[in-house]
Order: sequence, then C-alpha cells, then structure tokens
Amino acid sequence: MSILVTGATGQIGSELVGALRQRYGADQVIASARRPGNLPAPFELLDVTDRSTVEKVVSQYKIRVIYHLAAVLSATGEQDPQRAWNVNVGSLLNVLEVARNQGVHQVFFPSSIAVFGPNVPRDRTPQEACLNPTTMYGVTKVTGELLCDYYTRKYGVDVRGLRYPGIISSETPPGGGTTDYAVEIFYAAVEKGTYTCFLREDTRLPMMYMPDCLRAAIELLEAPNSRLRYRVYNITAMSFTPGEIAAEIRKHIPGLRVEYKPDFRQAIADSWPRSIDDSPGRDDWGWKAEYNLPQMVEDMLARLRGRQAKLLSTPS
Ligand code: AKB
Repeated sequence: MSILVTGATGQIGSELVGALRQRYGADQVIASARRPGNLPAPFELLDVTDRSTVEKVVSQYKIRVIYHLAAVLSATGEQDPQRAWNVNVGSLLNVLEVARNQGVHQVFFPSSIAVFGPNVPRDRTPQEACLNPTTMYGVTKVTGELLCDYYTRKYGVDVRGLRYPGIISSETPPGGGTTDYAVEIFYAAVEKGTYTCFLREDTRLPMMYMPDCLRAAIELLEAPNSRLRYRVYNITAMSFTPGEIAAEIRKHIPGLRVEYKPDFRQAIADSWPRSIDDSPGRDDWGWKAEYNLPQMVEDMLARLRGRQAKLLSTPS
C-alpha cells in the first residue's frame, strides 16, 4: 500500500512521514515537497499546483493513499489571498482528480478550526455549524471540505479530514499560522528567556500536541468507513491562552518574561473558536487526546533542551 505525503517538509508533514514509515514500512511512504528537505528517501520534488507532476508521482509509485498536507496557512494567506486560493484549492483539486482517475483508495485532507467564523458558538463549537470564515485560508478550507464530500459521494474516493486546531511541535517550526506563537514561545523561552507574543494574553484558542495530531490522522484513515457520519471531523486536545502557556512554561523556566503586542493576527484569532466539541470523533472512531497542557510543556521543553545541549556539545 504505497502512501504519498505532500507538503512533507512542513510542520505536520515532516513528522507524519516518520510516523507513517514506522507504522507501514519506510519504503511504503513517499515524501514529497516543492523544495528539497532533509527527509530520507524515498523523496520526490512535487509542486502540487502542477497536476501533471502529481499524476506522474502517483502513477510511478502506484500510490493508494495520499496525505495532502501542502497548504498556505492563515496569516500568510491574508498577505496574498489569491495565492492562498490557488495553492490550497488548486492543489486539492489536483490531488482529488488524480485520485479518482488513478484509483487512489484514500485521501487525507487537513481542514482547520479556521472554517468557523464569529457567528457560531465560540465555546465548544459544534461539528455542525455555519461555516462563515473571515480569512481566505478559512474559505479555502471550507471549499476543501465541500470538495471532499463531493468527490466521496460522486466518485467514491474515500476522502477524510480533520479540523485541526493549532499544532505544537518541536521538530519543524510552523510557517505563517495564527497559532504559531504557541511554538515560538518555547524556542524563545529556551534560547532567550523572553518572548514578544503577537496575540493578547487572554486569547483562548484550541490546540493540540503533534503526537496527538499524527495519531488522529492515522486512526481516522484506519477507521471503518461504516462508522463515519462525517467526512471531516472536529478535533481538539486542549484550549489555552498565551498567559496560561507562559505560566506553565514558567514552572520549568521561572524567569520567562513575555510581552504582548497584538498584530493583524489578533483579528483572525478573535474570529475562531475558543474551544471545540469533538464528541462526534470520540463517538464515531474512538478519538481521544493523550496530551494536556502540562504534559505537552514538559515534553516540548525536554526535547528542545536536549537538542540545545547536543548543539552546544558539538564542536563547531
Ligand atoms: C493557522 O494558525 O493558520 C493554523 C490553523 C489553526 O489552521 N495553525
């Protein structure tokens, strides 16, 4: 069963490749990205906005499952909305078209809490709610969810997805998201002891640690299709504010100083849910998060400090 991961050098993609290779075998998982990365082979340069190259890679490796991670995130998307549309929607359409034409069994689509706008309950936002996003990123994710439903219903491609919250990870920094502060604060705390946060101290957002993010995608695709009421599910692990994560980090780094200077990303965060109701995923395919805020902070700091110690001990 050959698996293709697009966007494999990105924050989720770079760790998903390792998780999939560990589970299904290294030679069964093809990593791909627009630019070379330091991922072990098999790796293919792949611009997912060019359908012919998607067709070529899927055919060459007889791909049966595609995890489509390539995308422009919310903050970057607001700097160039037209590019965000072209990349996010154009590449998904390419993946879905190639999937239906070449008999790909499954496609994973990473949706986002960004599909929600300010006109839905912001606490424990339900699975079924009006989707009126205020960002182009959110518009592309709503469009993506509609395409997932359509290609599953009309062509029988088994497309599944998750409305991911902010994802925190230690291996590859995120790029261009509104939730990126929750990763940046760890690096700043370990390296400098001070951080300037681009959101207000009290901005509550749904979040998840990378191990939970990866396991959720794999478990969703392995779930019996008959159990699934939806193509794309709400999912979360925790919700916290910059003030709360800073306080948790201070339990390990007491001197951490954080300054709050909201920028354009504050308006994006203010349009998103403060917390998510992910009970449909718990009921339908047994979703259960394993990391809460204290557990994530402890693990993140151990990993970053370990890497820092290795760097300091390596002769320059
Ligand atoms: C972003 O901040 O844009 C992403 C997301 C929540 O989808 N991390």
